[in-house]
Amino acid sequence: MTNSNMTAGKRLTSALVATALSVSVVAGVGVVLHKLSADPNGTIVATKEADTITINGKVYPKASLTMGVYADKEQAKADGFTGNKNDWVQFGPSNHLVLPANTYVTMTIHAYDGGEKLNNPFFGKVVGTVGGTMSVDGIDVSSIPADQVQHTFTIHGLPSTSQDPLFVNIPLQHVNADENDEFLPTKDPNTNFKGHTMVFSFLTKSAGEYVWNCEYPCGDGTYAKFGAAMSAYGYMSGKVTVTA
Ligand SMILES: [Cu+2]
Repeated sequence: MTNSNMTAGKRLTSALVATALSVSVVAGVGVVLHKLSADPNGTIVATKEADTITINGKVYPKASLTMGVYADKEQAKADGFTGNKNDWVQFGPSNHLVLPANTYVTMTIHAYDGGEKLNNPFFGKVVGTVGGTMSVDGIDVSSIPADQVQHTFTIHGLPSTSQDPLFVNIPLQHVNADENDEFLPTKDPNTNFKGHTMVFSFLTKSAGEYVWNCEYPCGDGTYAKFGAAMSAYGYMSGKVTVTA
């Protein structure tokens, strides 16, 4: 009798412990998911400019923003960005861009990393910009050879959304390295001769939610270089919100 009562008591205790554990696990997962979906490094809101531009007879307001791409935390810090936890390749100062709708957006990317070779030469092409080009250190180009790309900045829509399409692909010119893998100085004063500066413009349409990511497999060795920075949110990927 006493024995079976004790067993029932133990059962109740272990059931309560199990319930408490699962509640705390669910709460923990909730906290983690919330943290992931929040923007750890805030947003980059494009700055609206006073003048306008006329393209094919239509007048567009203008806006602009600037980002950087870094080989590691040290390079990011040298450019004033200290927001990311892991010492991986990373974009900064935030991975969530906020752009005005129906606007001519000019983006400047200062890029400081080296590179190997693109898996897919398609991503060496400039796609979706006004004029089909970008400038690299002041020179207009429409593509970069597959073995001279460090990362790409690629905006696209989410599958199954009904909003206006937005696709922009920008290959970023890599920084040359010597035989010891040390970066060589560049000719670009805008990066203090440590990187390259890509400038390009594209037109936004109506409001919508998009994503961007790097299409260069620059993560660690797991999953064919799609691990680490490539599979963690906030290093080689982010959100693009187009606001009305
Ligand atoms: Cu990358």
